[in-house]
Amino acid sequence: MNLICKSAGAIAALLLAPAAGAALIVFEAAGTNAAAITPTRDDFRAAVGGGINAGANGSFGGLRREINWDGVPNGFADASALPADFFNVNSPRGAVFSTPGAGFLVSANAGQSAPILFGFANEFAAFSAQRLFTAVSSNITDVSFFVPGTTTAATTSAFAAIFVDVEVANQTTMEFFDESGSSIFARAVLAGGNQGLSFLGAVAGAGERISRVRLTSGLNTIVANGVLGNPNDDVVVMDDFLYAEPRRAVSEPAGIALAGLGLLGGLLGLRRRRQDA
Ligand SMILES: [Ca+2]
Ligand SMILES: [Ca+2]
Ligand SMILES: [Ca+2]
Repeated sequence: MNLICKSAGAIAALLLAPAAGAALIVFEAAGTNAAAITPTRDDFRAAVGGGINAGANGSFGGLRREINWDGVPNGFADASALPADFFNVNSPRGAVFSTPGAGFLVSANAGQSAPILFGFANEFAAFSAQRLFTAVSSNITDVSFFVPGTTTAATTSAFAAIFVDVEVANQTTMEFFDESGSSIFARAVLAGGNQGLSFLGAVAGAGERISRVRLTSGLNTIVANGVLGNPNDDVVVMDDFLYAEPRRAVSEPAGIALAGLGLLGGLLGLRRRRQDA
């Protein structure tokens, strides 16, 4: 696929990949503090529907969605697990997580019984204060998309994430899969150094639809607060996720797809009327 690179460093990259003709526009930056990645984050926001504010929960009329973890209630944050469907049920934004590990944690705010930053105050720094996100006992988080608040499968056209404490190149990666499960994009996250921040996002440039995102966070894992899976490898956690509005997936058997055209036409008409309003 052709990768068009739009980053603070304006590094252009052209890679050969399995899905011929696919074009993903890449946004990437890394550095020691939030200022190092904020301009690239803002460029990504502009590319998927600008403005400071993401859409409200539920269906959000084409506005992008962001998850910064900071609004997660204490009862769903460290030391309690974050339900995998929290951001489609409790706070319906159309994203459901899965991992081969033991679940997910959102880090505690200061003053709670659990330590801040998963007990690694000398390793991690937040981008958006102050909660971070990690899978437990795994370096893999898969993100699947749904029409917000429903079990109807959806796809998106853009996804980005902020990674924390990426110190080793080519171990922390982001990969997109289409509805058939084919990989349509894969890229390593730039290293930001100890307590540093890294931004990586990509926007579909030729109508590609992203059904699932796989985030691989370093080679190490967090087993519990202050406890790593091993003493040597790079541990990485995550802060903000940003993505375009998940829309209903349309890859259905031909008969069903034909039957659904009328409904789709109705929905498009409704959307058009809303835009006119
Ligand atoms: Ca945060
Ligand atoms: Ca570190
Ligand atoms: Ca690290």
